[in-house]
Amino acid sequence: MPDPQPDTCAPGALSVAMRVIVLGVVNVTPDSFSDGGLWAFAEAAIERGLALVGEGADWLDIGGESTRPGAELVSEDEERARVLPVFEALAKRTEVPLSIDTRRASVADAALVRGARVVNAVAGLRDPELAAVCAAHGATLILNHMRGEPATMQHDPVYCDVVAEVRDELLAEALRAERAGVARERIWLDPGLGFGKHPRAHNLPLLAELDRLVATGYPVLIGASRKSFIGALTGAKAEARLPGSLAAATAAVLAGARAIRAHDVAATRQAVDVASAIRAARRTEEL
Ligand code: PMM
Repeated sequence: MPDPQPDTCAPGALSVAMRVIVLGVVNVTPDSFSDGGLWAFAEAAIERGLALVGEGADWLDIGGESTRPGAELVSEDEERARVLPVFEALAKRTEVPLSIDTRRASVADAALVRGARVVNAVAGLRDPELAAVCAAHGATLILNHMRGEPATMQHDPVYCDVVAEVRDELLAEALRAERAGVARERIWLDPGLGFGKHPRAHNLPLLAELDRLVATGYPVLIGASRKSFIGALTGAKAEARLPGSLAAATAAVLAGARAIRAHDVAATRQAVDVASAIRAARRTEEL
């Protein structure tokens, strides 16, 4: 019998695993598919954010424009009016990093001025100024993969090798971001489940082969919470998709995802902590 490996037998060895970040979702949108407008007003969004921190959120992801399939885009003025008061208030009332979920550089800039530290570029770098804004503020940049536009992106998206195409497109954007001055260690990649992806043909391989994106060396974030592909697989409505969301989060963490975007933070926190402890217990892997 081989000698036990000292590092895996030492008391507390499992605690060396790096904590997987849980981003709590604060949608300041009346039409968000999952919150149904419940948190549409700034006051309610602020309370929602504080409650998610109490549930164990490491970051809060705040957005004022729904990107659900088929959603109408909102004007810049409307987006600013929705989110900026929420940043102003939450930056004073919580220590956790705040991210702005937007496709606009101008909105990202205004949120960063008001205390945001992360830009969740939900449409990638389509706004050519977005990376420069992040660089100027020293902000962390999440590059989300979106094929097409929210209004039409679910109309028959086509890929040959979805995992390779999403990875290569994200890597090209990461390079653009670095050229614009964003530090490499501040760039995260997100394959954008549901953003121009067929529920089964595209989202499932992206999760099943997530290790191919993790292998790029950039930290990977996954947003599966309450998404319609879980409904397509199970028949569950948005508000009843927590079990499926936890299954997807668990799969992502086991594949090496470093952050999970979630509406149900307490439950996700527990699933993510158990999954990351299981991953850390692998004996053969350098984490
Ligand atoms: N999903 C939504 C919005 N923003 N951002 C990232 N980086 N990844 C996602 O998967 C993502 C996102 C849509 O979900 P919501 O309407 O419930 O916020």
